[in-house]
Amino acid sequence: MSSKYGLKNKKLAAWVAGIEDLCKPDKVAVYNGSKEEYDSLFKEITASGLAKKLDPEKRPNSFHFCSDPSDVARVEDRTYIASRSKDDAGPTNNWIDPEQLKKNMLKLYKGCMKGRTLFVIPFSMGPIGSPISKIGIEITDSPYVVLNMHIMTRVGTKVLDTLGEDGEFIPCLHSVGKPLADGESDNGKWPCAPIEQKYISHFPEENLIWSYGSGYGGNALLGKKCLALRIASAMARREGWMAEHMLILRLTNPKGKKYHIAAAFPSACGKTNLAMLQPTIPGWKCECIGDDIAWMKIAPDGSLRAINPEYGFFGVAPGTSVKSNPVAMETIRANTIFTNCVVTDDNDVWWEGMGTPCKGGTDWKGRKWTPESGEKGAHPNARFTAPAGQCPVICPDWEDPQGVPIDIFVFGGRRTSVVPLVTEAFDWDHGVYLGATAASEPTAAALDVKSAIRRDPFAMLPFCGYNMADYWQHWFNMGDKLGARAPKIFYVNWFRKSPDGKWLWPGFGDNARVLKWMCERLDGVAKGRKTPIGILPEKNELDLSGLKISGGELDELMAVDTATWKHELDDVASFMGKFGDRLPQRMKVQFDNMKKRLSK
Ligand code: TSX
Ligand code: MN
Repeated sequence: MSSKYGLKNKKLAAWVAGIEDLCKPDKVAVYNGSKEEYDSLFKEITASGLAKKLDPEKRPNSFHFCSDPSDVARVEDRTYIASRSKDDAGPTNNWIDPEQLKKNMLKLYKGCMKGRTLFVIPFSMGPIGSPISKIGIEITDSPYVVLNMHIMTRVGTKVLDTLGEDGEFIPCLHSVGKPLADGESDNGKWPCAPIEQKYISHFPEENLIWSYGSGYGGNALLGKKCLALRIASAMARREGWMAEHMLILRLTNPKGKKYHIAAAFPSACGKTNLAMLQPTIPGWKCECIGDDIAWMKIAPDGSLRAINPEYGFFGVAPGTSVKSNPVAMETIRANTIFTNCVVTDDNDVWWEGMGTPCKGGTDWKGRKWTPESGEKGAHPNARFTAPAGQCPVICPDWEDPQGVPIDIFVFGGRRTSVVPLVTEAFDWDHGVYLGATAASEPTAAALDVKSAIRRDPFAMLPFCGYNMADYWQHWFNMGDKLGARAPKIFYVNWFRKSPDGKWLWPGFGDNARVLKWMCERLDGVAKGRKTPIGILPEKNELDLSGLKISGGELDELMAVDTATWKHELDDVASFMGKFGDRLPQRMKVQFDNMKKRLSK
């Protein structure tokens, strides 16, 4: 028969009982994932004042939350990788001794759910039953987390059924870290703990996540960055697969041939916009499979198969407009949770860069706001949470348990100079070098001074659950296993500017022209030309039909200046130097080859 709370899985029942005893919630509720439960939880928290229901005429079945002003983004300096050896976390992660960390956190967890409900959320990352999927269980005292997890992952009873009595899951413990006194309530205020009590902790050696003190996004929706990237990346290395910070899309050419692309970009490069790209070139079609995370395994036929482990989009709202991403605007038309936006006087949401004017409303801090207020109305990291199935260009195979076969990897960064629009790697190892050296310029530099560029290898700097140098070695190893079936690797930069400060490339839907060249390289139709940094499109190989772009501008966009690239290598050398002996020999070879080619 079933245990207390009807939990048939033995390990799960024991874990829940232990956490209940530790955290002392008033109630325990197992989330079954039904629409009834989702709706009734929303009813409860709108009544409490935590969430606001938006006008159902304008934004059906949608809600808005204001977070605490101190709890608005991921907290990287409070994010820990707790492996036994510090070297296994590596120089780019915050390391802490796992025993010490558990001691510290157990003190905080003790009685932390007083006055609250402990929710048990069974969730699947990836289609239920896919050979690539993993099951997690999040325990949380935050209804905001429950409701967001309902959209972002596959949740509920069906997951428990798949888990069975003895199935394996990844335990994810979360508390907002604000126990209530007898009779106390939040009064509609977002509960969280002060920064020095916040911990986002990962124990990669035992597939365990402990998060405390923050209710926001990546700190609290533990299936996403914590499980699907940090813990999964460590599992993937041990088990021989890949967990990557990548969008997945399907491109179909006018003849109906399909290409699958996985692409990694640092923040502020428009990853979600690319995931939902609508090509401007006639006959080409683009469909979205995922906008943030790709899990990939080598199938028995030798192809690299990718799934999107998520079930929704947790996107940055500011800057999202009908112009930048009409598909996203349609995706968030209904059934969406918004966080830290402006709630307009007529009860819809608004944010900076939405492309429509706003007369006034309530800002993300809950104050009366008008465009004349002189401050931003929405927080720059304001978010929407929307079901992926609502995306008008979602790929019909986005839930295929076997995944889609990846043909192309794309890396990129945001650089106003130096880096050309597109470069193809000479081979897999060179592609790994391109991914490892990916970099962006900070977007809003306070001064006009050229600020240093930031390296974000594979866009994984904050998300790799182990030593980044070992991660690079894992990429080299995967290339060996894939052999001739290895995807081709490219590097793109949509953000190059002319010396007088104008964008050289129109970007957005026109990026399909660049993807088209990649496909033509795969098919051997485009020849390309060799440069010291990689293969670039030969003159006339980029489809520029219908674009107003001069020959001079195209030259600037594609220029490879040997002197500046040599200078760039100094920065790469100092970055790679951080990894000491752990730096793979094959990375050193790539660096030396690059140097030699630039000196010829
Ligand atoms: O998302 C972007 N992409 C990728 C789209 C698939 N953005 C938005 C900024 C990142 C959040 C871009 N911004 C892109 C881009 O390709 N390119 C640019 C730069 C740019 C901005 C405006 C114009 C051209 C280039 N043109 C006009 O505004 C008319
Ligand atoms: Mn991301």
